[in-house]
Amino acid sequence: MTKLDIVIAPQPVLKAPTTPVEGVDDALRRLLDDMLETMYAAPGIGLAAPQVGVSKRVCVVDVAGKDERPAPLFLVNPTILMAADEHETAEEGCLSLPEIYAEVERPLAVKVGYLDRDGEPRELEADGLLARCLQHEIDHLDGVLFVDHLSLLKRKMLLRKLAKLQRAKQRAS
Ligand code: GNR
Ligand code: NI
Repeated sequence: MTKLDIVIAPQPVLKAPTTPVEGVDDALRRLLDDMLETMYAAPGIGLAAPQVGVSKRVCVVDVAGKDERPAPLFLVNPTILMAADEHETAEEGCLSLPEIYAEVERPLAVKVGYLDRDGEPRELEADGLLARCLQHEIDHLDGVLFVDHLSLLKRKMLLRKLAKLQRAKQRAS
C-alpha cells in the first residue's frame, strides 16, 4: 500500500463534482486501500478521492476510536437515500483545510446506498459521528467543503486564515 499526498484547498479538484465509478476492479481496490492507509496516517476518520487528487465518486471512512478495533468502510458511488428531519450542530475539521474548525449543522441520521469493496450494493443507516462523517465525505464527492455550509463571511474568514497558515508553513519549509 502507498500513502498518498493530501490536496489542500483551494485546489480546483476539491470543488469539482466527481465521476461515478463504472465497476469495482483491482485498480479501484488499490486506490481504496491507498486512501485508507493515507487516512489512518493523517490521521482522519474519512477521506474522499478528490482529497488525493482523484475525481472519482469513492471514499473511505473509519470512525472507530483509537482503542477500538478498526472498522473501515469502503464506499463506491455513495448517495444519501434518506436524511433525518432533525438536525444537529457539531464541530468539523477537514484534512484538506488543516487547522480550520467550525460548527456545522447537518441531519442527525442518514441512510446511504453504495457499492462495497467487492462491488456489492449495500445500504447503511447511521447516526452520530458516522452520519456526520458520511455526509462530509459525500459532500466532497459533490465538490462541497464543510465551510460551504457556513455564511459567506465566516467562510471567507476561515479560507483567509487557511491561506495565512499555509503561507507561514511554506516559509518555514
Ligand atoms: O478526520 C476528519 N474528522 C472529521 C470530524 C468531524 C466531521 C468530519 C470529519 S472528516 C475529517 C477527515 C476529512 O477531511 N474527510 O474528508
Ligand atoms: Ni474533509
